[in-house]
Amino acid sequence: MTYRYDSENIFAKILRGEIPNDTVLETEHSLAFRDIQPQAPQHVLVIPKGAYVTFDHFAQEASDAEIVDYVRAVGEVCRMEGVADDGWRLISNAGEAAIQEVPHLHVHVLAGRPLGRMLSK
Ligand code: DGP
Repeated sequence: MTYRYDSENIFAKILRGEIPNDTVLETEHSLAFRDIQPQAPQHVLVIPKGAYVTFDHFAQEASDAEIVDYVRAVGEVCRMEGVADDGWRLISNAGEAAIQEVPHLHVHVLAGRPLGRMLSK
């Protein structure tokens, strides 16, 4: 799979400061901000600052420093949001079957209510 990154996607615009966001955490290589259409009381998106389309793209091409920073940023967000006690979910949609709307890698951190089964069917 060869990935082509669209630098006009909405998260690229957020990273360039062209669109405002409600930042939760910023690190050297990652940014976490609240989802504009929250599907749970806590709904944070964590993205790498680099131009990666999906988790697979990131895993293939990101540097070790970017990967370590990103994984630690996700953990830090979970701690900051205090999700551990009641439970939480991490989702990353990739491509058409998963209905990925924004073609820049992001994980959704969801918490704050019972989240049901992983897939509805
Ligand atoms: P996905 O379907 O996994 O690609 O989810 C994309 C998410 O991005 C969706 O939950 C809504 C969110 N989103 C879309 N546009 C914006 C925006 O401009 N700002 C923020 N904060 N979130 C956005």
